[in-house]
Amino acid sequence: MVRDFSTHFKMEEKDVVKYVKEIVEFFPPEARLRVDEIGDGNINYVYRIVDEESGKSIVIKHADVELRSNPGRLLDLNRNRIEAEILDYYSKQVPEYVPEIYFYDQTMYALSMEDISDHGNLRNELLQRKTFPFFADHITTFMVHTLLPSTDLVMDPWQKKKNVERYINIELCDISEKLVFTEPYTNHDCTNIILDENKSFVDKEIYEDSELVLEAGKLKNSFMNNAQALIHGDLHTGSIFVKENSTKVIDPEFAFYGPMGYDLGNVVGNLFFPWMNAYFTMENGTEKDNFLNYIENTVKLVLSLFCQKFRKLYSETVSDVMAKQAGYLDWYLGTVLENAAGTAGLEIIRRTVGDAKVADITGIEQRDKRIEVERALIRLGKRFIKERKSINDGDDYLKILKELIG
Ligand code: SR1
Ligand code: MG
Repeated sequence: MVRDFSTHFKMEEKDVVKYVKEIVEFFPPEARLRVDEIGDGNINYVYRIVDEESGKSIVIKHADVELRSNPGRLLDLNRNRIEAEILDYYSKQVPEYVPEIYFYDQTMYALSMEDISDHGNLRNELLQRKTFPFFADHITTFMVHTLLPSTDLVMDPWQKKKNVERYINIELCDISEKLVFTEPYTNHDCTNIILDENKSFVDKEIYEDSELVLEAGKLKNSFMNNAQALIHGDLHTGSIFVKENSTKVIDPEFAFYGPMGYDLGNVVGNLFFPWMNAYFTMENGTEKDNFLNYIENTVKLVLSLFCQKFRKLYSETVSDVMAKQAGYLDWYLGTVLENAAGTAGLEIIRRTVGDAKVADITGIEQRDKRIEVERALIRLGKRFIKERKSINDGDDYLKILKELIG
């Protein structure tokens, strides 16, 4: 069947070749192109197309009505529109931290963008024990300059409310509400995946810990009802690409107006996965010490630079008269930090017991080590959730870590 891209269908590689020539007009008709499907997420298809003769390349992120990891489960295509608009917002706020968007096609639900394959996926890079000295600086600029300007402390409250409506993201929020905030604590829909050896540990430490379940429920309420800022909504290390002196954020399809601590907490929480992986699987010695120190220092820097940049931008841009009252900034930032600590704990627990796992855990081949890592992560996540009110800086996170391990 000849397809002309006038109605949506799920493109295969041969369609993508035709698409980038005829619709995106990125390559001439005679170009001989190589296509690779490079997506490793659960939801969409990502194609990298290269003209080996000219060296030109492009990436197409394409959404289908069916979930990639679970064909048969339908998911609103509108997520691709939200992603395109959020990347456009990011490109205005922090152009150096996102891939350039070339073209958005709301018929094919395809986003054409800069090929950033000279960068590596941060999760994979950290698992290879590589370190990125500028990452904390970059990611905190990214967060502060995308989050704070989207609040009604800075922007016109009427426009902000229109944005809240525009970025309602029902189906993707529903995924997070279940996978992050509900399933790990109840196994309500029986989606948790737990090693047999850890089942009774999870029963006791999670499902039967009524205080923990209550606190996770409070954080869920905040996620669902605190339309504070336009958040990325899935800012884990798999959504961040890095090279030595450059950081790029991708995949904002979970974006909506939610609590900004959710983004900060995802960044911080995900740093504890490579820490645990290294702590339990690396041979003792300088290489291990250096790597653990790098992660610990990055946790501290992310927290301190976030606060420093937040305070500066707040004093320069906040226009709401009530928010200028002495004490307001301290109170406001305090609530963000509390929410971030809770989110870090939730992320750590859900990636350990839930069904959207991370390679930092699943890649541990020695079963006894994986069992230990999972237990350590659950203990850590619980403390971040329960003690979130008193976790204000990197040292507070690391103090808890060191009380539990080492
Ligand atoms: C069905 S989606 C599973 C997970 O992948 C995404 O990146 C989000 O983190 C989501 O929770
Ligand atoms: Mg993603």
